[in-house]
Amino acid sequence: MVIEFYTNPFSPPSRMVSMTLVALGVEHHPHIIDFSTKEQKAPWFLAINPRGKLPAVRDGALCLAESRAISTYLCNMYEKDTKEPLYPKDCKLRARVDEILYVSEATYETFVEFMNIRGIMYRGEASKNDHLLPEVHKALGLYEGYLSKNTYVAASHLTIADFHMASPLLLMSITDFNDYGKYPQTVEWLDKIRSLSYFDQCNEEGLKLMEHWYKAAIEKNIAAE
Ligand SMILES: N[C@@H](CCC(=O)N[C@@H](CS)C(=O)NCC(=O)O)C(=O)O
Repeated sequence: MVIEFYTNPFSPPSRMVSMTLVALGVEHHPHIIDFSTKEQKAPWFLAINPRGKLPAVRDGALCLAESRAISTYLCNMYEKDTKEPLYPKDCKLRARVDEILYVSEATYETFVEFMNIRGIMYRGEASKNDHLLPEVHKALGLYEGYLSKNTYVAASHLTIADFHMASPLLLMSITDFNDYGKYPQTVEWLDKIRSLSYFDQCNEEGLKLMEHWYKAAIEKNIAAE
């Protein structure tokens, strides 16, 4: 069975599902959904994800959205027996992965708000929300706390929690924020994620597009002020 994968390189959660698909070696067929024509709100796509958002997958009769739910499903369904599973079978270890997957949603929002992506995209605003810096440091402290206990965020090996926790930090890397002095383990961990053999395949194009869009949108909004 080939999985139909509805995605767009711009979409950070879609890229994390892409990492899960590739890491598991699951055969899939990507469909690039065109945000510029609002294809994600077209009736045919709303039948797949009623929220009209990416990513989504179709696996036979199952249509599924929400990146973290997709990653856990893919592991439940397709991960082979291995000593270091991306989604551990051990209940306690799995509970830790689940916890951090939920945390990653909040962390993602913290960084999206700090970068003011919605303000820049929809309201013509021209700068980050620097008043949210304390929230950014609080979030970075969380990463450093996890990584002071384990080599990876949830376990001593790579799990899907690492993919979804990496996503917000990758987004931050396109800004001029560089105050990582208090978070050396987080920096080292992110380098490890970036050096995964499939990282570029899943992220390079999207991160470049995102960086180009973010910087150009700020310039354009400054010029219009
Ligand atoms: N919590 C969702 C977030 C999905 C989401 O917000 N996707 C964005 C792209 S990153 C989207 O499709 N936006 C288009 C829209 O809302 O119309 C997930 O992790 O899958």
